[in-house]
Amino acid sequence: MAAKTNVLFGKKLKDATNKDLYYAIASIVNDEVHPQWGETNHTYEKKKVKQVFYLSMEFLVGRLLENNLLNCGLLDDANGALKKIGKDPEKVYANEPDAGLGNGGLGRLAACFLDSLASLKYPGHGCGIRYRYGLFEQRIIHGHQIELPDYWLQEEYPWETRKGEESVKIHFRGSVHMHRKIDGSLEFHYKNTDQVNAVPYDIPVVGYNNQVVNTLRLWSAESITRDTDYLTSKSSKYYHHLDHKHSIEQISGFLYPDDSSYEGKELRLKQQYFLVSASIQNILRHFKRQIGAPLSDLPEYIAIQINDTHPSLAIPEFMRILMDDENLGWDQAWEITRHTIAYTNHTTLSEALEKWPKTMVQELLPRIYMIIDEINERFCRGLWFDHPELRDVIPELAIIADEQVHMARLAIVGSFSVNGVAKIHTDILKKKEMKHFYQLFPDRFNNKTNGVTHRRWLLQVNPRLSTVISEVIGPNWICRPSQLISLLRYSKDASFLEKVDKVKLENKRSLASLIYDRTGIKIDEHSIFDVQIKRLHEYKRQLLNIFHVIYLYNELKDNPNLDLTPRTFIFGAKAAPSYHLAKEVIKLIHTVASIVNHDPDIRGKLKVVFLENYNVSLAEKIIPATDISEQISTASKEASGTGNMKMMMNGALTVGTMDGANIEIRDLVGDQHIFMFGLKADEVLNYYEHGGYTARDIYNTDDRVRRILDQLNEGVFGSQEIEFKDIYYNILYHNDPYFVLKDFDPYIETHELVEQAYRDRSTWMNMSVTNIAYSGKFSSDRTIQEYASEIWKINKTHP
Ligand code: 26V
Repeated sequence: MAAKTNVLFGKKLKDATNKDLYYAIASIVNDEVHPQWGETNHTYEKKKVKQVFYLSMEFLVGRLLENNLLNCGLLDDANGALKKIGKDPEKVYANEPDAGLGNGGLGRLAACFLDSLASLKYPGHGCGIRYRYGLFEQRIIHGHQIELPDYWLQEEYPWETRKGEESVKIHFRGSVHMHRKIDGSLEFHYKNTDQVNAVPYDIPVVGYNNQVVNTLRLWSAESITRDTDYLTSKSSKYYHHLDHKHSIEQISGFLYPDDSSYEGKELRLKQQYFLVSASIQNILRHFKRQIGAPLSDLPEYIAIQINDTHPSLAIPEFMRILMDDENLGWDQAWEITRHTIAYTNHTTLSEALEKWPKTMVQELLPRIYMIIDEINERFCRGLWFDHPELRDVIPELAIIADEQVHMARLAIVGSFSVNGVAKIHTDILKKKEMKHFYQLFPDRFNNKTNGVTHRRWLLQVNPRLSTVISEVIGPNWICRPSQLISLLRYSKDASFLEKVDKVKLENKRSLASLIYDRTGIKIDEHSIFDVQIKRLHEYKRQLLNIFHVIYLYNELKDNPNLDLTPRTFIFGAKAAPSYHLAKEVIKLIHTVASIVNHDPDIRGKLKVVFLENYNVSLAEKIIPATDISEQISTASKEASGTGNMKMMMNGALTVGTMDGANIEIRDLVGDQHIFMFGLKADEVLNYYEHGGYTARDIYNTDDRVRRILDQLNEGVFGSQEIEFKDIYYNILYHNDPYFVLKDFDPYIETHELVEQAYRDRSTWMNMSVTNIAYSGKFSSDRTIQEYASEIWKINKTHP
């Protein structure tokens, strides 16, 4: 390290700042990783192994230094060396910007998958966009969310390597010209296109303790014309040049926030095609140079997974290159494309389904539109002739319908695999959302329940717990997470439970001090840490949680002597900038916090904390200290959830609805080790279809509910009377679309059970350890094994 700081900064170790040390250690890691990276690539090339490419608009990787140190076996050395010179490792690692290139679950899943691919020695790589601005930084001012740009690349990012020589050209707009060749086939040429340079920046993905280093390739948009080119033209085109350059760089300018409802913005479509075209061109170049087999064999060497419909233009883009550049006929090109691409669906929320205006696609991507049109024609013709039973529903299945291109339909028709992300989610796809497609292509549909990398989300973020676990069952769980199940033998062992309990208390103490530093709020480390951290969305029902807080507050006001176990409610959530109701909920949480936290009648029994700018590195601090994991979405709405898994792994107990992966958690741990409540998915779907729920009836009959809603409406919780009227109206006049009132009573009752359980330490710790023991199933290693053997058909490499 001394040598590094000297070489990099010309400084003696004792004079190095935390930031200098961050760069020095990153450079040491790179020295270790880069040769292994070259070796891994060489092995893949030499053995011509089948590889998978994971195409995603988002990779929410967070910080990499500590993770890379851990995976290449240098973490203990680095921590030791830093401590020796009187430095706090945490403060050194905190100099890395959090790579926030994702919105939430979908993007973080992609990052976990990369870790598992490399750690299991699978040849699998990520393809994404190098956004200059990640998801916005959240500030709270007077309880309101304010968005600031997240310029994460301001300083040198030590993990990326620019590969200028591997750039590819992307074409937008222009016109398509057909020409008939002597053999009668058609040839296509494009004229007057706008050209953009896609430049790859590679980031190493380091496997755990195994010498494997895969690649995350992020594409950056650059202008083709050099800054000096315009000098040759007669009139000065300086400003035109700058303007043009700016508009091209905008393509990889920023990540779009996941909105409450989907909106077709042209720049977003450009981003999607940019990612897809660059990645597919790159994959084909790899195939021709390194594999060299006939194109018809391509599906034996390459699989492409598309993360939601966002990269679904991969299908027509693959067709375009195979036909226009490689001169294959339609049928052959289709055969190859359809057997290479697999699609993952991440949501059944109809308002989130991607559709693009037909004219927008036609103008921006004329050749791609022609191909989608042809795919659609052939698909609909097949339906008409071969499936007369489906003739009536063709408009619901057609890829182009009501002047729009329906991306999920394109993705299903053009792929060999369609998967959901938890059992119930896949069942809903099969039975409801995609039932006609399931009828047509039953073999394509399959489930792959999500997972999270236990190396980051247990081993790295909770070293204390990891040590205690390894003390009793040995360290093999690190590579075989299913072995955590051996902990069941200790789930009633008083001395082990006591150790786990002590670890939790230490973690809670650390979080309490972080909370104090950031908010000035003092919290009781012995209180129940009741945590809901996730994007703010109506369906995730942060509102139900804050109603519980208001209810408890009212109870304590009525009876200040109430025997209540102290609770700390912790929230972290970003709302999409244009999501009005979500922002109201953030304001409400702050308003409630400001009242509850300062009311002497409460005597510190309740505290409400909202931690601003929730992101990966904050999650890493909160999760190890969580007692209660709030997973309370309206049943049927949360495709899987992955925060539920991270918290379970760290010994938190779930308060949850029968939704997404919560159901699979319950199936494993059993009803006695989890707190489930509320409407079931079929009940919710039934209400949506047939009616029968009236929120006002609950308002009229339940005093607790009426009191809360009236407090919102009458301005008890807010200085201005109108502040929370929209929430009030949404519940009473739009009939509570997410069933907050309907689930209120069972939710309150469940939390009473939580309180009773918490008072009995040995029962609680037994529940906690049981959850940790069963959490091995939710390692993304298991998920990736399933993708590898059931979808991708790829093998592990043996170096
Ligand atoms: C939609 C949009 C639309 C506007 C532009 C930006 C944008 C970005 C993302 C999305 C879709 C988000 C879908 C999503 O994140 N689904 C979540 O996926 C997780 C991983 O499978 C899963 O655990 C969550 O339950 C699911 O909500």
